Amino acid sequence: MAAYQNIFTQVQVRGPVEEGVALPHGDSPREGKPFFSYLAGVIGNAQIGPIYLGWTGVASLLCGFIAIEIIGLNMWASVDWDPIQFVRQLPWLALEPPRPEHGLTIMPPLDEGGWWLMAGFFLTTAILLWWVRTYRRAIALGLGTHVAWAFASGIWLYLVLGFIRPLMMGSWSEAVPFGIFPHLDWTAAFSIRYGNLFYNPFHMLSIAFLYGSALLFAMHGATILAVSRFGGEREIEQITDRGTASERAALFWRWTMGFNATMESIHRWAWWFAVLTTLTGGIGILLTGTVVDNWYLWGVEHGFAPAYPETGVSDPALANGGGS
Ligand code: 07D
Ligand code: 07D
Repeated sequence: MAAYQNIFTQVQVRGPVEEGVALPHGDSPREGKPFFSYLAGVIGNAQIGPIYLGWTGVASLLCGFIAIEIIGLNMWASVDWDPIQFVRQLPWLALEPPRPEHGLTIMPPLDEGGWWLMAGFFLTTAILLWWVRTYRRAIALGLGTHVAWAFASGIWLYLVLGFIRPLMMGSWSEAVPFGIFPHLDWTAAFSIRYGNLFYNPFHMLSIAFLYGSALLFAMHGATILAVSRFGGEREIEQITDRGTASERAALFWRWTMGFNATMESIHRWAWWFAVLTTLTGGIGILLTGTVVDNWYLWGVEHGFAPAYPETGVSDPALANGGGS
């Protein structure tokens, strides 16, 4: 049955246009005339729209647009409004946060971080409004709010990086710049400044959950595809029935590893691994510079980083090549 060995979607779901369930009283109507797209059908459902915008959706898109506009125009100004250079240098252009001398000033001069603060404000408002949207749409559909709380975990790391930790350190200059490579330079510099983030146990946890998320997703995706010849992706009666796709999927793991997840628990595993990546990550960043100034020295102190006495370097931070 070669068709079932294919990892690409074989069947396009294409019924009559589905308008969706009725919305609760007081909600705005959904927007847009639904249509079908072959390409969308290759990776998911072929029907596009209608979409629910509502006031949080509109306000979020508006704030996101303003943020991107501020960031983009500042980047363009930094290449003297040359459109060619803007496109060529885009990955390296930046909108930097205020310099340290401005501390936590709310309104530094616009070209000395003022624009960064404004862009940050609008981007954060856009993200928080999008969060409200995921929460409210889940409630409107009678769902649990798991997606919203998972998203909140990502927002936690974002807020720690750009808002909560800079507040605790007393300076916006601690925050991340806007820009594709500049934010990577910031990430590398942050690790060096605080004595190598690899020795931060919360960075370790975050990496374990990140790698674990990839592994779990691969295992789960592969398992469900492997039982799709028994209707495994249909997820209705096979959840309880014997001899079904679900039972075979479980048995495969019991026979290969001695233990198997259940149809419910695998999704809880996935949710927790993903959520814990940014939850532990945010804790790790929040502790950096506030509680621990040098993770390598902290590692030496706690017996899991070597002090390298044989190098003759008395300061282990130097042996490690950086940090204060
Ligand atoms: C695939 C879902 C779709 C989302 C996408 C991202 C923008 C930004 C804005 C030019 C998986 C859309 C991107 C809207 C454009 C301007 C101003 C999600 C998927 C496709 N990073 N990071 C990237 C962000 C941080 C790090 C890429 C955002 C921290 C490293 C992209 C944030 C640190 C690497 C990006 C953020 C960090 C990246 C691809 C916010 C530590 C890479 C992202 C809001 C966590 C990779 C050139 C992706 C890369 C990369 C966006 C924060 C480290 C531009 C929006 C400060 C080491 N980051 N990042 O696919 O190729 O995510 O960089 O916090 O190697 Mg980053
Ligand atoms: C950024 C959550 C916020 C994003 C939100 C999305 C939009 C766009 C628009 C779609 C990603 C908003 C979206 C605005 C929407 C459209 C159009 C999640 C984010 C809300 N590290 N490291 C991590 C590894 C090193 C460093 C985490 C590996 C070095 C710093 C992760 C390695 C140095 C920070 C991780 C490695 C260093 C991290 C991020 C290896 C650099 C962080 C998890 C193999 C030289 C962050 C505690 C995540 C963190 C982080 C992995 C190496 C620095 C597990 C595998 C030693 C400063 N690193 N890292 O999900 O939490 O991010 O640390 O070397 O801040 Mg690291």
